[in-house]
Amino acid sequence: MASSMYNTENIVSNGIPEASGMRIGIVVSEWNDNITSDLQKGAVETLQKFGVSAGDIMIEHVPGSFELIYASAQLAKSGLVDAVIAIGCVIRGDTPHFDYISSGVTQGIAAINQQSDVPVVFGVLTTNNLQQAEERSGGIIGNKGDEFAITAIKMIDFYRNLRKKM
Ligand code: DLZ
Repeated sequence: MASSMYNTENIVSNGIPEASGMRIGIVVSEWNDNITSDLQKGAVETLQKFGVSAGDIMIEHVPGSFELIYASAQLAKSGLVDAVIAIGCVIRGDTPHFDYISSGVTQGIAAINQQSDVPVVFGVLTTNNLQQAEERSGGIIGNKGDEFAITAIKMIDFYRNLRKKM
């Protein structure tokens, strides 16, 4: 599958719910800030495009992707937001750090999702090099932040619909 097929067209086939009144927490890693700030921008723009008001978006920063786990868990249980988007970027280097951090944050975010009523969107790019990260944060492949935003809206909608049926 071409890389461009991974952009938002893959997750909009059932439409996108109206998102006014949804409260979104965004945790952004400062590592590779040039990438994560663009992902944040894409996510915020898309949230607002679908009706989330600026005042309902809470943005917090953490030092690195590994810290997304703690911060997302805290935000998820704070009662302040309906979904969390965890944004980071881990770029492969010469040492095994890539594997440890990528694996750690993936498993950490997955573990939160198993325990929390508030969904946490995995917004972490794991790339082989800076160019791949740039292509996915507003470059030729698009901005994955858009996809993270739509996923958050859809997961809130999923939870609300489920609650209505219970
Ligand atoms: C230490 C480290 C390294 C080497 N690389 C990255 C990276 O590519 N992306 C990222 O988000 N964070 C990196 N970090 C920092 C770790 O995520 C974490 O902040 C530190 O290990 C402290 O817990």
